[in-house]
Amino acid sequence: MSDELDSILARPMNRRGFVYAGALGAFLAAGGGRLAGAAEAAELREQLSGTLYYYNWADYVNPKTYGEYTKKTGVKVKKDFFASNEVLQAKLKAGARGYDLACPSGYMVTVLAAEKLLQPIDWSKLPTVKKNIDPRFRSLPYDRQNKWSVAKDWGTTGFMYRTDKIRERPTTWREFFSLMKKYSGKFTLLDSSPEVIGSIATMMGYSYNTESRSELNKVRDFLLDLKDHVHSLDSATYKQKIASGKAFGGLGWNGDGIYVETKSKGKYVVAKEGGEYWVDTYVIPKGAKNPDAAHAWIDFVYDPRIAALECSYTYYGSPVKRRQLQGKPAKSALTTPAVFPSLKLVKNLEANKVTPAGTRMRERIWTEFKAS
Ligand code: N2P
Repeated sequence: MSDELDSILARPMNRRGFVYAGALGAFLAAGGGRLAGAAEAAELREQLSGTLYYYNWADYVNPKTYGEYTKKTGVKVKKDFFASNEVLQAKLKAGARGYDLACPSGYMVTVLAAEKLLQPIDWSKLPTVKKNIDPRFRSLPYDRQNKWSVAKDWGTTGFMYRTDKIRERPTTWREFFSLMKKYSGKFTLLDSSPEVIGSIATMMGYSYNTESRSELNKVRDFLLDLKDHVHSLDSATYKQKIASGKAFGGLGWNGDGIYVETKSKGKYVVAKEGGEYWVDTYVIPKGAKNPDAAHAWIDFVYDPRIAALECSYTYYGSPVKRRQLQGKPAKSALTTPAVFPSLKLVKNLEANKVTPAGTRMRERIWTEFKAS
């Protein structure tokens, strides 16, 4: 299983720079996985203070987790949100300093590390992670040495719709996008170029990661033609819009789709043509003033009780070992296939592997689309 998921994330080209040793594996083999004792935990609390500046996707943390973390560590959390990996990248690149923790997707870890915008992870501060992480989520192709990132959540990009608002039961991107036109003004798109462009490319039979100019031109034309029909470009509050009936559906992530299924009559779909499989991560941006608090957060959420709290709220797959989570997430999160998609389903998907040049092409199309 591990190898197969691994190959979905692996970049076919430009593997230069990846080292396959797996620093965490070596660390564990050397007996580094020992638990912090009570004395160590107390010492940790003493070392921690101040505020954790956390830069994240919207609504990607159970509100209860913040309080529990502050209670345990004494560290307050200040939150800021981004709509896409590219916005996060632009912000850090423009010199934003002072974020202690951020959550890019895997492909963006490689980019941010190459741009020297990250601080290395100090695994000696992550005893709970070392104990509980499912080995499938370490040494992944975007960060083979586990130097820059720790897995946060994983999932899929597909679409969702209200089964009580439309009669159709779409299963493909082709059907989804034609419904956007039929129910003009009733479907949302993520405010994020890779997911929207990649999904249209997938519908057209191209790779999610295509960098072919002629293929991307066709995607662009299709996208521009959709413009007048879009309810809104929204990565942050679209699930609420759909669950409340303001919109009938949207392109989005599985966790948000399951939210819509849970709060209303809705359905989340991984399109038949394919789509995106992603792993999001924790990273510590360069210039972080409180990296200790960031490490403490990461270690804290790898406690199976907290991981379960997260999973039952965000409806995303957790990188904590499944047997540690067993029985803990509320109700059906563990057995809902859309929360922990099967390997069979994931194998039909692609991870984002666009190069910086591919990102520039996508961002140009996106800017034109937004301005049109
Ligand atoms: C949660 C965002 C999930 C990010 N609102 C998908 N990569």
